[in-house]
Amino acid sequence: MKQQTYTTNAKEQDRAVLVSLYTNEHKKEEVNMEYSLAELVGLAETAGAEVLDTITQNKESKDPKWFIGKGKVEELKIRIDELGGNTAIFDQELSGAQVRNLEAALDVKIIDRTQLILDIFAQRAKTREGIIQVELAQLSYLLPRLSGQGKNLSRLGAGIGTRGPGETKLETDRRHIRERISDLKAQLEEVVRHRTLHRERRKKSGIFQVALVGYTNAGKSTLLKQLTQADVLVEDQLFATLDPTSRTLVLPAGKEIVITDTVGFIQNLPHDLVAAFRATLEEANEADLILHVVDSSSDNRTDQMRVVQKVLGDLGAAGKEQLTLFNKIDLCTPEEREMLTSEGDYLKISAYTPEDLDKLKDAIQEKMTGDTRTFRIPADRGDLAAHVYRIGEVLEQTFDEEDMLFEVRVNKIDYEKSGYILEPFLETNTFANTAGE
Ligand SMILES: Nc1nc2c(ncn2[C@@H]2O[C@H](COP(=O)(O)OP(=O)(O)OP(=O)(O)O)[C@@H](O)[C@H]2O)c(=O)[nH]1
Ligand SMILES: [Mg+2]
Repeated sequence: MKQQTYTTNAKEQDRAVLVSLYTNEHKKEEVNMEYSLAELVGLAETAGAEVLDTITQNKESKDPKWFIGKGKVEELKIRIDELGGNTAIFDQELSGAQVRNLEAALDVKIIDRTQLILDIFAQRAKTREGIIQVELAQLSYLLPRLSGQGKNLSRLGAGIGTRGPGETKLETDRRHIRERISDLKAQLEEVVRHRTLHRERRKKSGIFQVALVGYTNAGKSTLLKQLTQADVLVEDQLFATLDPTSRTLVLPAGKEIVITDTVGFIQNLPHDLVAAFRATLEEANEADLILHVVDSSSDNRTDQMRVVQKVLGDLGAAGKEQLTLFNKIDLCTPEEREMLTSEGDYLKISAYTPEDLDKLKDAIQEKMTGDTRTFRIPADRGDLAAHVYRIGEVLEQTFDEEDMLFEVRVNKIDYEKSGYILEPFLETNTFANTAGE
């Protein structure tokens, strides 16, 4: 069967007023609503809509019937009429009933954040896998919201006469969607099986695998392109990349690795989407090293990093070896650069600076082989010297007055197993967190 996706802006351009509701729940979770709304503007524009205005409301909790307050609905109606809008886009997810009520009251198309993201994905999906995943996510989103026509049908009365051979339109629709969903799931399983096989073959071949992961628009594809001359789409747009692309990269010492570009993350990533895109996101899970690409020039950098770690956690990839790449430092002031920091290892780079790319390659190499450390051990501590040989490969041994100096390529696992006995004797660690500055 032919794949299909549903885009919301078919012919007429959407002229939209954007609406955001700030509730106590958001306050409690310290959600940056202002930024979220700014991001919604970006999403709406990416989807091809013209943004006429944005409206916000502070309210204890959402209205079950209208989502925003009834008075706000009236205000919104006036604003839309004034500006000649034909669409209202909400920054949060709406229930089916809320969409219907708002549609009836405002007489414009109602779209929520999830739908908007799904729409962008539908426009972007190119490969079979991508298209299946988007359609699956769209239908999963649609199914519980289909009760729409149920309103009209309920006038016929429930129970007798509404079931059986005279199956209602709604029930037929639901059944069709359910069937389509299971069909898509079966197709996706097939794709996943292929992908897994392919990945396992790569794994068996012992090739080190690196995944570029990060918030949308951070520069993941740019890095892949700059590192490998891959012909991938780089755009100053949200969700430019949908399908993972893998390329071979040769490291300075001659070793080949595989590096994979992945779909970007975003806050409030629709759950249906994460579920549907699991196959694609698995790439991150299978990698030996995750390069977490961060847009250092974004004011919302810290929140974005948190979102990425959360999604990685949800995918079960939280414990993976990571290297944070503070990208786009060319757009930062020296003070801003100074402030960039993260818990684990990191580099500050610009994807367009060749020297930074060299540093990145060196860093990947370091991560592959373990980092090189120098230990200073007193000459009378033969027991410790023996330990040195247990935690990795000794590259060089020299003497410095009463001490022995060991340069060791440390194997992380062995080092941890040794209980950090050598930690007090550590002189230098070559994995400098300041590289790239
Ligand atoms: N100034 C500057 N711009 C950069 C840098 N890296 C990437 N960009 C720009 O940032 C924009 C987004 O880059 P992409 O590589 O498409 O970002 P992405 O992370 O792949 O984004 P999605 O695929 O949408 O998730 C493009 O306009 C790039 O040219 C950098 O180091 N400095
Ligand atoms: Mg990309």
